[in-house]
Amino acid sequence: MSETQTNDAQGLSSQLPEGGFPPPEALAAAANAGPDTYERAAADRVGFWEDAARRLDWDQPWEQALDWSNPPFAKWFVGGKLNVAANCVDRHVDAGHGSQVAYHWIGEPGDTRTITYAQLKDEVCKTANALIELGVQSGDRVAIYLPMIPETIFTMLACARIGAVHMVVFGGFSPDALASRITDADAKVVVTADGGYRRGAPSGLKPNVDEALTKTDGVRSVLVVNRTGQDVEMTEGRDVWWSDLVERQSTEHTAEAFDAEHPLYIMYTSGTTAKPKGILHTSGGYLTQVSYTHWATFDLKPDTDVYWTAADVGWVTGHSYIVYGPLSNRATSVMYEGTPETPHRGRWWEIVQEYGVTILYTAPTTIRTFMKWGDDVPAGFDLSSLRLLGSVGEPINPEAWLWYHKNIGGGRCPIVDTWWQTETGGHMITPLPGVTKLVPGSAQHPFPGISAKVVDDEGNELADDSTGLLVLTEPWPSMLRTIWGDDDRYVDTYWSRFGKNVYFAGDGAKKDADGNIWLLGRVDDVMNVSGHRISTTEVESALVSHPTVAEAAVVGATDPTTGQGIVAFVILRGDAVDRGEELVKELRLHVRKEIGPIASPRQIMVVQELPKTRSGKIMRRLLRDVAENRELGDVTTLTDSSVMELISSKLPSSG
Ligand code: 6R9
Repeated sequence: MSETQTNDAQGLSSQLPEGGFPPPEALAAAANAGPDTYERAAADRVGFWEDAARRLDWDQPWEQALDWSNPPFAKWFVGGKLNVAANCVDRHVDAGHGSQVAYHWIGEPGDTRTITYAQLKDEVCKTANALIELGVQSGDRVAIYLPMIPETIFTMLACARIGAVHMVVFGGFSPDALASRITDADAKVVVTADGGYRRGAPSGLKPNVDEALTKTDGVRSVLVVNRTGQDVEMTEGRDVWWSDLVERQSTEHTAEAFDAEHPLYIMYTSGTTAKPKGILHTSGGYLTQVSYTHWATFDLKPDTDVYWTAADVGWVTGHSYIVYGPLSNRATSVMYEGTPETPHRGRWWEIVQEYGVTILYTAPTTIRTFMKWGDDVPAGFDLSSLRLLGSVGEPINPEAWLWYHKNIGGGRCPIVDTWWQTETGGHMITPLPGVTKLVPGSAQHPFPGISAKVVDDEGNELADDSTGLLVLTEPWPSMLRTIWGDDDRYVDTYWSRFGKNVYFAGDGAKKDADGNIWLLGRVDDVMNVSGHRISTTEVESALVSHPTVAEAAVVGATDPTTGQGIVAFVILRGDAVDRGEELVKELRLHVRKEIGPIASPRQIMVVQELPKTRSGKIMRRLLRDVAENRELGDVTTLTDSSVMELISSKLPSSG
């Protein structure tokens, strides 16, 4: 996929202005971050981040900006104290901006809520008081399993306000996935809703929580937001309605200052093993970087912009760029509950038109879906308010970039292609809209104050115009601090391949002759489906947990819409009968139930054997070749190369 991308860009080069699309003059003249930003950061990297930290309100200043004496365990702004929620809400109200809109929230069925900063403060304080009444204390973990509704944000900020650690689980995940995360984080309280709206129908959330709680102990309270009005069961003594508990709370709550390294949240992400990793983020450094990057990358002007990250809050993008970044910068944001095609395929563009959205941030998979639906859909709306576009989640192929630029951005809006990860907390490689000449398909340059390099297998930095692995060679403020409860895994996964000072990102990368960085996708066995990271092992474990399946191998095959599609190869147990389509359907449903709909394989093939190395490792690379209809790569390490012929012969010719 990666090679094609670079080639495509060259093929499309006739459409591109020499050296890339220059920043619009007016934007460059008034940009939050100009060329001097790179110079300042290069001259004094840590000092640059200290300046960024000074954009926040600190109750106690730090004594040391960075303690990297025990790598890879970083401490930023040592000795400093602040309250993250007060920085996102109270300080704007105190500065006289209480009546500014924080969120224009739009429900899928068409209901709306406008929430000002003053109202947000009241709601967050009420929610904080409610959590305290439920016995939540500083350091306790609170699981959040909610749809895209304002209460999700109230709860996250309420946790931050009282020093509790939130752990948001994407509403699309199954009861099993929820249970294992609750167990791993040892959450005491779950905040959920009766249901949420997706694709025009209410879906149940509370029943999933009930089922999850039969599989994990330790949760003593479940707080249930009234969203859809569905009938749900309430367990006496454990479950309480939001309307009963939160609504009667006081709007007064005094925010306490917490240490800069106080844990803020855990977000689970797939690794190479079946057990998801609980990525831990802390307070001062995290907020410093998400706030600064949001302001600089998106050129956010709080008095005039209407900002929209069209992503789920249950993804790190939602945490950093729907909640913490925008609020810390006093942005007015749009938040939309539902899917882009409900009730019609122009829904997003209708929202842009109605609210005068100026900045839109979304994922390539969605852009490719819009491309599939046709140019005439966005053409039916007035999108002239837009001035800047963003992309995140996977490499954006130049065709999609150019489509986005032309059909959504009217040819006038810069696109910032932002590379980062759950682990990095905030943007790491991205153009700056007032500075960078844009090259479609490349995330281009490390953000000021970030040190990213492309290295070979031994860790030697590569010259321009070569392909290798992406590494980060200096600590950064919003870096993950550890994997929850597993320091060893933290060191092993990220900081052992090239030593304890070098972060291994797990992405392949190429630096072109002009020094632009092109991201080439995961080099480990993590798939990226519609911007969601799913490990092959996780899906394999789910398949193998079905009574008919003996062995399974899963690969991510290039998919024109979702980035990658999940293709599974399964070997049936000896006593199982191959019931054809019926069995495939059953297996798909099984994976849905075990992990969630997002992990349901696009294709499942029943095979006799799987290609393995002599050490017993499945050669997914070869299966990927098969799944993508390519000629097979090197088969010399296979125990039995005839296996591949057998597998290929099973494939429908369409692939
Ligand atoms: C924010 C987010 C991280 C992985 C990352 C990479 C891919 C994200 C990208 C990109 C190319 C971009 N990725 N942004 N690849 N260009 N602009 O997506 O976090 O869910 O943890 O995924 O996503 O492979 O390693 P997360």
